[in-house]
Amino acid sequence: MTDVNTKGLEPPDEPEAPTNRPPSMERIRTWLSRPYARGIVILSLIIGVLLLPMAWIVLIPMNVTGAPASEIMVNIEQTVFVFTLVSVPIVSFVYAVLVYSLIKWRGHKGDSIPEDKSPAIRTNTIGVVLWTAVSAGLAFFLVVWGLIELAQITSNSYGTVTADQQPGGEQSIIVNVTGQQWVWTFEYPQHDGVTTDVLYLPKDRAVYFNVTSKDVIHNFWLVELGVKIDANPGAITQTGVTPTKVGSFNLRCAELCGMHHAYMETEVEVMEIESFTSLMREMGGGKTA
Ligand SMILES: [Cu+2]
Repeated sequence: MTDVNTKGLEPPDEPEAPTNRPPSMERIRTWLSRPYARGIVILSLIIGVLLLPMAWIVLIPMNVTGAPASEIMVNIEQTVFVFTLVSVPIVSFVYAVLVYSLIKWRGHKGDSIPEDKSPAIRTNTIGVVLWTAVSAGLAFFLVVWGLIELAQITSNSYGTVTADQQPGGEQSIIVNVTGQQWVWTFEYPQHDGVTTDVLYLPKDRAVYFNVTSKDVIHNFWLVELGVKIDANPGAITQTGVTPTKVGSFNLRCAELCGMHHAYMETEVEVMEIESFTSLMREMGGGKTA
């Protein structure tokens, strides 16, 4: 073998034979005693502590218009919180390497390209195993958490309600939602087809939405209730929610749908079932189902 053939292929330092290797803990200690390693670990911890509050801060914009008004929204906020928390150690480490490199390994005018003298990371078994295990563990956790939350959100939309609250059940509420440039209208088929331009919903009842559009694609987004689904012309999309809080909430169009898209929003009024039924009656809709 000549020098030319092996250049760049062989690691600069041959790994030592396993028998000569000091025990793992010793090697970690030796590694940590290097100034750059210590610097990066300390920086990671500092940045981590500074970033930790992000898990709470990230929820603030989600709560600008009010706290969650359904179990679905509670699940969504939990997921955002946990995902932010889990990403903190990774983000901290990446930023620590970046900041350390910028400060300590800054180039100066007239410097030539440094020779690569340090051993390649692929020869450092502990480093490779740790990095792979930690990132695989975190990714696996996120997948499992995501799947569990997704199942819970789906069941909160439809499944956990009692039989008479299932779609078509006596206790369930059906609302036919129609989007058009640039308003929403709501029809209550169980109440003689009463039609409104404010979305009235009863608290603690499963509500099912049949969503469609008269013109272009819109998106039916109940902000505090955590419901979001496309409104497509010529098709009906279905979703559901059980509101858990009485109050006034927001419905916004979440799909760019033309000039006045930004103004395509309306009120959602969640009220006790008695008030809901009497309101429907006032508007001319006797309960037919
Ligand atoms: Cu729209």
